[in-house]
Amino acid sequence: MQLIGSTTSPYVRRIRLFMDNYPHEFIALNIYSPEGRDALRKFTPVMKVPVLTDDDKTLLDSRVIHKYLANKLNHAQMSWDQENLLTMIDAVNDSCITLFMLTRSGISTEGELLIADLQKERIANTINLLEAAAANGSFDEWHYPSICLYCLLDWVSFRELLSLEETPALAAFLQSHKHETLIKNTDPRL
Ligand SMILES: N[C@@H](CCC(=O)N[C@@H](CS)C(=O)NCC(=O)O)C(=O)O
Repeated sequence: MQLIGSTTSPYVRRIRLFMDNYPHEFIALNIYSPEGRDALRKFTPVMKVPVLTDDDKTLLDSRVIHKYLANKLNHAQMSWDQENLLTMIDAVNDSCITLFMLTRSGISTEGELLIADLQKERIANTINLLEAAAANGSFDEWHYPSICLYCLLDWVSFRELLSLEETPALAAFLQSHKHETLIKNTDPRL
């Protein structure tokens, strides 16, 4: 089994954490370098990570990869509430990536800019619901939505995209898992 990804992607990190120590080869690419793009093109036409290969199968998108692995490792299915939490986590993650990529492309996300405003609105709405869910104990167990939340929060703090000052339950959640070995080994700052 091969996991193709990058060391900084929060979508790749969630799969690395979910796989725990399940035997696999991790292929880390710099997906924005010419060499990285050439390598990535061999695995996926959509040019996004993560990608998982297992024998003759290639799985694209972290949600599909998670479903495949959960089935293979006999994990229980997520509840519908957990599926919705995951959709919210992904929404914040995708919007933060869009803002990050706009900035990296030299486009200011301050001032009036429709695409940036839409992302900011989605983030503001969703982060408050995630805060309420964290305060209500939805992330007390270390299940897949918790893993995904951790990867999102650590990535936005690494990229300095969001402050968690106004979301104390999310800040406490991030803090409480910081020192675990697999978390430390997959730190995007390494
Ligand atoms: N929905 C996808 C999102 C994956 C994603 O956005 N990956 C980013 C890295 S964090 C990527 O590969 N971006 C490359 C691009 O957008 O060209 C998933 O869950 O796997």
